[in-house]
Amino acid sequence: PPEVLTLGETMVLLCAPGIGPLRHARSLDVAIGGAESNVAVGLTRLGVRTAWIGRVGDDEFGRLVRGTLAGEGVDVSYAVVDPAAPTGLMVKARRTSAATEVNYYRAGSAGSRLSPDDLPAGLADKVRLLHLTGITPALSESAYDTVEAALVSRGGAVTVSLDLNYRQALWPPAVAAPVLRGLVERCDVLFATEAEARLVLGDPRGPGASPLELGYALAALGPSQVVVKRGARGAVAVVDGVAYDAPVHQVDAVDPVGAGDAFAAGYLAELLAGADVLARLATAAASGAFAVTVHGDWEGLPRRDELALLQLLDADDAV
Ligand code: KDG
Repeated sequence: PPEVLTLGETMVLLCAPGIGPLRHARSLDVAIGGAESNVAVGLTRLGVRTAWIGRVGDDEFGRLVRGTLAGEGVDVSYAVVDPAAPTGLMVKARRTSAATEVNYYRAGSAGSRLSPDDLPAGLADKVRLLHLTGITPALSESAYDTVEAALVSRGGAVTVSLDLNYRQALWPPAVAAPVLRGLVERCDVLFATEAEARLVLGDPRGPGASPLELGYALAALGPSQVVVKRGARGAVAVVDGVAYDAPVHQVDAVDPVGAGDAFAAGYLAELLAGADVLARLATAAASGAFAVTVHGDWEGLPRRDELALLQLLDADDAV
């Protein structure tokens, strides 16, 4: 049985191999991406048994999504094939070497038709951890209901982690804020960027609030573990009222998309392994660093035996 259950939409990801306006690309690379399945792959590579639930179309792209995740060792046996809608698409282009642009073609997609019936009875209370994101409730009414149903059906011993993952292409801040806040109040482990923290908190502290202040304010809403992610500047955590700092790795970042998912996977894998907070943050930071060095949302995610490789690179830098 899986230790971790996650649910959401995974899309086919079309990516221009070069730099420049998309209309000049003569070919597109075909891959897949989805915040929750990215985390599932990250956890699997770190040795955690993980299942992903989502809908894909009865099409070649849907077969690509399921086949790729299965190939990575993620349990997709609960995933649903929906013959009534196509698999969603995401198109990624680099307008400059540093500016990644993402466009969705996912309105009405199979993934957005996720429904509470897709949750097998007696699954969400058998796992050790349920991982949710703020993307799923933005997809549709039924997808939102599915997140709610998962939260209701989880057993008392199941830890809930939430990555806020605010996507402005999916919903405006005023609509997202109360929904995300409602999820924050019911999760145990929360991942947020500083901007997402301000969105949920209504920014009462003004733009000058420190990441740690934001972390404490989020923790006051309920979660016993809050991580505020700061991209290349690292992360801070508030766990059971105590503040921690994550290490920062210097790497050549080529694609920031998926860094947050990698970070969450690293943190959660160590949490499940019983590691202390600093070890959770260390693996989270390393995992994020690995992810940004590779094009693609999840392909660069590290296996456990690769984590030391990064430390070695850091040491080389220091010499
Ligand atoms: O976190 C990365 C994800 O955002 C990406 O893989 C696609 O799930 C995705 C989304 O909805 O943006």
